[in-house]
Amino acid sequence: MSAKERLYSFLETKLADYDLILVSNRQPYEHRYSSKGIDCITPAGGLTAALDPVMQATKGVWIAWGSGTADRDAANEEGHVKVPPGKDLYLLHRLWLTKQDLKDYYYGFSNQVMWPLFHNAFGRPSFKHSFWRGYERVNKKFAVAVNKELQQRKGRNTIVWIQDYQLALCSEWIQRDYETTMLLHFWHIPWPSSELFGICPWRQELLRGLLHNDIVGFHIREYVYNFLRSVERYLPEAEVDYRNRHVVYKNNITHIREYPISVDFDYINHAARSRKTVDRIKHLRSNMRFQFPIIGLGVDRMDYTKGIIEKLKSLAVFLKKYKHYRKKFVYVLVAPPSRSRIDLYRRVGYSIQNMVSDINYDFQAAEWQPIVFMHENLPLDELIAYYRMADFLIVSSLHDGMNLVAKEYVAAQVDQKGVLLISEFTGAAKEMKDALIINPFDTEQFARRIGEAIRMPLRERRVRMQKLQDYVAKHDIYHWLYTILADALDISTERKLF
Ligand code: GDG
Repeated sequence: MSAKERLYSFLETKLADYDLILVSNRQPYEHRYSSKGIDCITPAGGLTAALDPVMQATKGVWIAWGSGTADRDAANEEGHVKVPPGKDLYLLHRLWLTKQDLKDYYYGFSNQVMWPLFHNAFGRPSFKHSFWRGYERVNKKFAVAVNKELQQRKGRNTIVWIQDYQLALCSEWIQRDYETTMLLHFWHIPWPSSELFGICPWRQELLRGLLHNDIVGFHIREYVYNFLRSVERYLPEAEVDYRNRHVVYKNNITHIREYPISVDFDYINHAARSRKTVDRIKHLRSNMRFQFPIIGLGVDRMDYTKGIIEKLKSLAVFLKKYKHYRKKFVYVLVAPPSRSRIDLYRRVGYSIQNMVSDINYDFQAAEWQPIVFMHENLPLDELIAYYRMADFLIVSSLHDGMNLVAKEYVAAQVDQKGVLLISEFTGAAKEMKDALIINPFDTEQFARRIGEAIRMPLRERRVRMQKLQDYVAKHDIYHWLYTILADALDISTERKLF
């Protein structure tokens, strides 16, 4: 039985008596005005794509910020709209945020405090009190929406599943019946060392918020232990059990577990094998820019944690050192814009654009430029064609919770000729032992590894890629979903028995 079949059979049998309330900042469907009226768009993103079928199967409710221009018109007075359009299988419950909310909660506390702090402070956190107040305010708004939904489900078994660092406090204000309601929180980014976490003026509040859940999930064990140590250090009244990995705080037990997120391997692999992808690769190859034997690739949101600057530095050293590779290879840098309202993101974006121009100017030769820079969001089909075509992919994050790009690349490598280079500071590197591991801060070593990847014999590439594929195919997104929901059910059943 595949992981997907196992998940769906579990949802239909064991979880049939449970309602699912999913809570996330971003929504799975967005309505926008267009010249034709109102369009419904599916925002790109691995997570929403993976959770949407689960919601369809469980017919639950998904609570999220209504970010689209036509979202209010498409929803009823309560902010409810049935999705997916035409199928109407589950309810999307939109809540409305003001400009001030967004400024303080989203661009402020989430992305100028939490994001840098939880990524080893590679950007300096800006601990403004107005950001914190906005974060509290919006977390309460989400809790109010959850409470409304719970009211309507009184007496029914319900799992409330909150996503990510924007909503650390939400559970605190959820009024639940312990008998019937389970609270889960999955944290998609790293949890830093307790020393670093401790610089946050609201460290206790954040920990207390999370300890209202029954399960808090992280990608890897290191984050689990960092969290447990943070609790031990800053909430002395909590009881931390390292062996069983749980915390008892004010009579509530929170299980702290690791669940490494993954991708829909079969979908990507199938798409990569399709005629459409083969044709697309042919088409790309006919472009002058790609008519060189070796293609390298990087796919990163334009974010300082992704180590794009470090990658460009190493590519420059590589080109300087290994002159014979000039005109033999092209590096495709896909870096769609991200959070560009934040000043630091804009500054990093300019630096990257300048570095690309400098490298292309310094090393250019007749009809060749080493870096092809794409500062845009590519359609998924096209991304898959690049993944299949690329001879190597570099993930150079300075710190990264997991990194799905690495797993997507592995899933799309149907010819098994590609080499994955991955930063040791990603969650994915802990699982992907057959990749070439790099330290993005060590420019010389990084440049050498690029050379090793290019020279690696085809036999070795195949052996490594096969092992990586076996791993990701087994530990795919359905496996991730199953392990979390199965744990939730176990804990809920146990609680009912005692
Ligand atoms: C956070 C954590 C964790 C990128 N460019 C395009 C595009 N993408 C897609 C990729 C991939 C996703 O965006 C990026 O996922 P990552 O995991 O690499 O990174 P974050 O966005 O930082 O995600 C991370 C993740 O949450 C899940 O828990 O792994 O550590 O930071 O799916 O394919 N998609 C399309 N066009 C693009 O140009 N269609």
